[in-house]
Amino acid sequence: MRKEVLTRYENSKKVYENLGINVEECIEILSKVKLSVHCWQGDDVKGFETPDSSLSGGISATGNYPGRARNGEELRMDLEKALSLIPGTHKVNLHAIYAEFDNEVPSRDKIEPKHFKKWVEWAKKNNLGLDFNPSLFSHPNADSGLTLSHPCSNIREFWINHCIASRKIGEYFGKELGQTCLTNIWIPDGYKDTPSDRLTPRKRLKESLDKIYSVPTNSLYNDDSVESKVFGIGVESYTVGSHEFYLNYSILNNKLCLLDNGHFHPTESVADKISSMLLFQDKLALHITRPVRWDSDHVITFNDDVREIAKELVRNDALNKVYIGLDFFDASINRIAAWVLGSRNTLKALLEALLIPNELLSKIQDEGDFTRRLVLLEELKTYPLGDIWDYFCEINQVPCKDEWLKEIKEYEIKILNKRGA
Ligand code: RNT
Ligand code: ZN
Repeated sequence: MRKEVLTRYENSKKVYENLGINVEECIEILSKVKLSVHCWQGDDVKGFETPDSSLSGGISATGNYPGRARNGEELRMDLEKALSLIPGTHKVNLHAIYAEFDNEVPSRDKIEPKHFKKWVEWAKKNNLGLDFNPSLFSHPNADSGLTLSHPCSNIREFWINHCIASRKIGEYFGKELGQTCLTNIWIPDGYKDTPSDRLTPRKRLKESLDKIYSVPTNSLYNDDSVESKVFGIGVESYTVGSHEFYLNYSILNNKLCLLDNGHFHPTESVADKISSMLLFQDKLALHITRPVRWDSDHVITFNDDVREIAKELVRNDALNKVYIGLDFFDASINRIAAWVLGSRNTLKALLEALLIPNELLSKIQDEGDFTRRLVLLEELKTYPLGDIWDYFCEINQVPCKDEWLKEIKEYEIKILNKRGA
């Protein structure tokens, strides 16, 4: 522990203690938080199926920063570098397109746990959990823009089987790693123009999901979630799997509802939804991201949206009820730096939320003292969070402040710049 960091911590700790905050307890709580760090930031959501696969489904990774990971070895190596600079012990979130095959690539409805053996071995070695996602995009059977809601039953069947196979893989992850895997279904289905029938595709989606979930998985090992969306590129007018659709589906079928904060209208607050969701459901899943004008999946910054989500998770005592997934893919900057920055910002927002006198603020609100509520919330914004954060980094043996970027720059020169396109 550097003396300078410790001195700043001790002084700042007193500032929070004056508000009745137990700083050590906050640090302990934060140490137990597991983020689900998405693997797809490392390779622009390309996966390993074909070397020239292009991303479809109304999502897009823009930029051509050198050093994209091109195979499992590179991606795992990059993830290890990123994770070594993020305080805490976390999970890694995989997509079906990151399966690894010996010879021939089986079709997506035929993927099996054995195709993820290398990931599991790696996770064990690095003390990581794994989460999973079927990939219902970047595939000829998704070219029409429809998957589980497709009018053709053969195509639906293909994707249903892919999702069932994926849930088995999730179950395998949970069993092997001793921590429940979240298997999340997101589909791109929708229409560019105003539909002439909104109901039938949703009926088909509901039937497809019912078939997928009719196959049981052990809830100790696998949790299931469904992710809604408002629109995508090329799918501007109608999304089959809307929030209302999945909110109702998840409640009635005992699944988790996944909220991605890029998947709502720009002034809609995901933070505001959390308390309502958790009054009626035991668990919740999140994709934290940064939409800029659309669901652009920019790297998470320490912005108001993320800070408010963090506050709601802490205030509602929800840290044990939530899967905190990250979901961004920026190809215009160093991809490892993107992971580290987005993850550290999420943790930092949680630390800020933990260091708020929530009971006091709740009491002030009930007393109707809105002046004091506003003043205290505003003053808290410039409390010395950075000193507590630096101490947290130091006890977790990761660099403080922007010192971590040096390491990434070295890695870029030594490793990333030597990779081809
Ligand atoms: C797309 C969804 C989805 C994907 C990933 C790759 O809008 O957010 O979660 O980003 O599954
Ligand atoms: Zn998402």
